[in-house]
Amino acid sequence: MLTQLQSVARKSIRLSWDGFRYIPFWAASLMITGMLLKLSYLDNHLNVGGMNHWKWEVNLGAMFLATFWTVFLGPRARILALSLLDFLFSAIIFSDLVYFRYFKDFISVPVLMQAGQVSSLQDSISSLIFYKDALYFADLPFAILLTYWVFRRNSPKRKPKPVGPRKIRIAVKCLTAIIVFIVGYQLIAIPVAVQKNGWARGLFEGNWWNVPIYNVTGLFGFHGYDAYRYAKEHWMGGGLTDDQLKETKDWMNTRKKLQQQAETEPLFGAYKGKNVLIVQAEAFQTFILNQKIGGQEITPNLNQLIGKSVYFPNFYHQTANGRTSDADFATSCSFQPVSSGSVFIRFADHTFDCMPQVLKANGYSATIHHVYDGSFWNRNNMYHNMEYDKFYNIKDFKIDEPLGWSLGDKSFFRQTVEQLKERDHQPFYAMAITLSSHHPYSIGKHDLNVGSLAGTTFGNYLQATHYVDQAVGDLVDLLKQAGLWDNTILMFYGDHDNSLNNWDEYAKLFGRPVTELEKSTIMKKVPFLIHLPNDEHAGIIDKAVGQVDTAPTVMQLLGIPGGDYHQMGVSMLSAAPKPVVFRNGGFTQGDTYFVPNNEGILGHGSCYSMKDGSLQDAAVCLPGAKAARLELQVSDRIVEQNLIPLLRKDKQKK
Ligand code: GP9
Ligand code: MN
Repeated sequence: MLTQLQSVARKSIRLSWDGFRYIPFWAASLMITGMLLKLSYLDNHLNVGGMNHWKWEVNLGAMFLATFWTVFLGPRARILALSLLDFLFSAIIFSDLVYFRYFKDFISVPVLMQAGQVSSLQDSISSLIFYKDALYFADLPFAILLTYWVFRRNSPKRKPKPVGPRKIRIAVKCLTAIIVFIVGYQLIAIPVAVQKNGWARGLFEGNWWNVPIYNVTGLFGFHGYDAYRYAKEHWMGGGLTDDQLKETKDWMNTRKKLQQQAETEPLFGAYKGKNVLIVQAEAFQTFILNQKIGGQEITPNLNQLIGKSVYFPNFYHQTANGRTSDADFATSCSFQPVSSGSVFIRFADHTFDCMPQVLKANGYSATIHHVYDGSFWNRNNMYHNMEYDKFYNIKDFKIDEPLGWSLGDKSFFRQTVEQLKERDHQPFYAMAITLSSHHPYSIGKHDLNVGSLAGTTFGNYLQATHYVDQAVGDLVDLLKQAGLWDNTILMFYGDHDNSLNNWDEYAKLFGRPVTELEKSTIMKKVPFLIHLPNDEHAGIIDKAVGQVDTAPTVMQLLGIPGGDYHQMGVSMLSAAPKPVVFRNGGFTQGDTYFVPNNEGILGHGSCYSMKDGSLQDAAVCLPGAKAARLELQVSDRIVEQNLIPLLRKDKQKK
């Protein structure tokens, strides 16, 4: 009996080994090893700091999950599948890297819905790619050779005989696949669970930033999670709990009271019935204002205009990866942009109380002017939803001054003023979105001597903004000639940063090194000025303000009560205090400035004093960080769950 059992056991072991040998793991092992190295190389390139030793586990787990099923394939199909996966994954890593270099974020499903935008960035993309990136594809020739070799070796004529009986082979395949799947799953689940209970607490619920999520899950883990998040958000209901809804409504009611302070102040309605022209300037940052290079002013016209305007040196952009569209959304609709993708794309069908609607209800005509394809950033749909009377896009302009992405801003302003004259409807509300100073900024203008910065992207940026400044000078003259200057409120602000962070170049421009605090504030500060008829109220207002405060500011000047509308900002001209919250959970209250680190833990980051740039105890910023997180959550709930119709109904009931 014993010898019989021994022989059965021996036979089973031999057969299992034969079956095991039948599945050649070497190709999968090579592919997975290559991919782990690439992911590690990518992590070095991204330099987002937070990925710890778990990265090897989660990346290996992702690879196991991506490849376990190939054990069911024959040798030829398997090598082909592995090679194709190798190519696909390398392409994903590379695309993410290029995207990250520009947007400081990863490609998510909503971003993929904006593929049109990505392909339109062609010029920029080429300046974001380097020779060393070829390393991400270095193994592909080898994969092709291997595929060829395996195909030859397994040709119908030369195909080696499978080892062991068929049943055993199938059983071994199933067992191998199950084990690889379970191990792969655990390799991700355990590190994620450990970190979720530690430093990453709340990260996956809040979803305020993709970078710390990547730091927990690794790149492919992030993409898997992002796909799940998208499916859940769009196809699996979701909704808010009663508590969350109550918290949202309470927050909005408290904010409304703060907003309404503007209605009791003397400026309320001081410019009732005046035209409003808002210029949103591409990548226009504050640091170039009142700045000279080689003795020459970069923005002489704006510097002069600032002296005749209400100027906010502490105005911050609040955009995320929806860039221009985020700036447009935050200023026009007074809510935070979403953390991933763009509201213009993801929620263009949702209800908002944006400026065109509000002003139209008050007798204004509303137009938007931007010389680019109307589908970019889904503008056609979003502007339709925002109820603009007309969107003047590339089809409505004569490209008589080709420059950068489309038309030079000088001609753009000239034609925009002509369009407004032609419409002949006052009061008007018009928004003009410039484009000449778009990355990579090489517009071929050299009116400014940028010295040793010549030929650099940063030098080109200075040239491009110098050109935009000239265009703004022209715009003022055009408005005067058209008889509009004295009855129009002109606002000018920058949409977001220039994506350039070679601090040595900034140091060259300033003639001194850049401090740690400045590295953040420089990238967040964009100018905001309001020119009021007859240069009234000219002066500097130091208050920290942000893009979401723009619509309430316009409403205060025009005397439109906010009671019926749902917005998040507070007029910049009002004395009501309010922090400026950034999409990554950072904030400033004027005296403090908080930069969260990549961990995403509430209050973890650098808490600066704005007075002297010194670092303060993290506890000083903790309450502000908490409030910032709540503001972002409230905004996300309203924007994503389309709550404004519900808030309107509630109001009617009262
Ligand atoms: C093009 C422009 C692009 O229409 O809005 O700006 P971006 O979002 O790339 O800064
Ligand atoms: Mn932009």
